Amino acid sequence: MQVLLTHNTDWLGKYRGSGPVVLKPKTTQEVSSILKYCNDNSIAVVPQGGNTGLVGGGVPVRDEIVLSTSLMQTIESFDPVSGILTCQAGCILESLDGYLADRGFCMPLDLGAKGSCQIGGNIATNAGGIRFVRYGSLHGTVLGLEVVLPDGTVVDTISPCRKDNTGYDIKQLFIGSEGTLGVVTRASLLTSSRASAVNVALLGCESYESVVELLAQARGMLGEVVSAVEFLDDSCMDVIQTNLPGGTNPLSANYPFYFLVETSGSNNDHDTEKLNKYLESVIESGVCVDGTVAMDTTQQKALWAIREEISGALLGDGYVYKYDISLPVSKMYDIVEDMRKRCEGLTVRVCGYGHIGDGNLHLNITSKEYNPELLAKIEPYVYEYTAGENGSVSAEHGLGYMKSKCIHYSKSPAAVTLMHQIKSLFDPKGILNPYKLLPPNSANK
Ligand code: FAD
Ligand code: 2HG
Ligand code: ZN
Repeated sequence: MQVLLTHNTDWLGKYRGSGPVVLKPKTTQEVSSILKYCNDNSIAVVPQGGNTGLVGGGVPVRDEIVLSTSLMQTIESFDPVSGILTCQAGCILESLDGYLADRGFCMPLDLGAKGSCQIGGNIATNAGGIRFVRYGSLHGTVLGLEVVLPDGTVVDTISPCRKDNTGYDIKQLFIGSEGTLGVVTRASLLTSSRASAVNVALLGCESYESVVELLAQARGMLGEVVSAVEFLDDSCMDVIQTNLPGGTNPLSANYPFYFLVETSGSNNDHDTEKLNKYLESVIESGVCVDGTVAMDTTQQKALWAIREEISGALLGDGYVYKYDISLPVSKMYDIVEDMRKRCEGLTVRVCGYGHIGDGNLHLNITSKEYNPELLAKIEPYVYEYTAGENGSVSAEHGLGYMKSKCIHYSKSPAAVTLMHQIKSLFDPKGILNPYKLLPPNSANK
């Protein structure tokens, strides 16, 4: 029963379905047989990877059965000349990166949930993460997919080649489709050479304007060696210090904002010289008021842990209202300050952090327990605000169940209609991950 409960409950503990069965196929053929049976018998199915999704997309809403890819963990091939890796969908992201590390390569994707999330789930959510600024989207690095359609048909676009312009690029439709069009069973990805020289610095600053200036100067002065640029505010540092045992701020004092910058390259002297010049410049101009540079990989991991453990630490406050939005970088923090005022007296904290190099804000609001009055202050205001800025109401986590009725804030009616038509074409009976991504209509009941 505990196993069933785990597969029915999402990472946040916010969504819980009552799926009576969890199936764990090992092969594409088994996935195909399961889907064909479910389609023939009109049984709804939720594809599930590592169940680390943050929008309730990977768990049942009602009594859908769970199709878990957790036993599909075979790495099939790796070509060290092209850097192309082919594997099953259930491979854990961190395991793939470990496999590649032994061969001098790395995954083009990294995120805090790497120890549990699976490459199939990453592809299904088009996950962004902390290396997006360097390697770009999975739309560029996924070279081919094998996908099983709801009727059991296997569509194989796996390729050992980088370039392929033969017809419509069908795999792209499945990247970010959140398990609503097909089940990803295998993938081929373009990996990158692993950097031999890595530097990580955490800087403290007094204002969000300084964070933006740190970013601009990092782009200008560090250029091609930048591999990550992230920011967090004082409330994030506080949640790390308050809710995590041993969570500390490595700087000499607390500051309103922090900027984390990483360089990755192949020549340590070159990269260190660049980083030092950058640090001298931002300290001299007063943009940065304090900072630390990691001296070894242990210290690098410790600095990264501050950023990556914010999501987990926030759960310690009680209930979390989580928003993942794209906004123009220069005004990205306005909504955090706005929310502090709007929600005054109702929250434990309102904090902002995220992938500043990609214009992706993670706005998180916490309260001791779920409070409908607080939710009404946040939604739909946060979505309307984002739409008003021509931003995206889901920058990287997807729409899932949480935002299945919010797509119109970021997509036109014509685009949503086309999406419904695509859904009907791939899944005419609507058995695959119902209630997710799209609002209900005749094609998605
Ligand atoms: P699941 O949670 O199991 O599923 C997610 C969605 O994909 C569901 O809709 C599911 O139906 C579908 N799905 C899963 N597997 C398949 C498959 N094989 N075929 C078809 N559909 C499938 N996201 C980011 O973008 N950037 C981040 O930096 C980031 N950091 C995170 C940090 C933490 C601590 C946590 C908990 C989550 C984070 N996430 C982040 C959110 C999440 O999207 C990613 O963790 C990950 O991409 C989800 O992979 P998963 O295997 O856990 O998928
Ligand atoms: C991150 O960047 C993840 O840490 C999670 O995307 C963000 O929990 C969040 O809000
Ligand atoms: Zn993120």
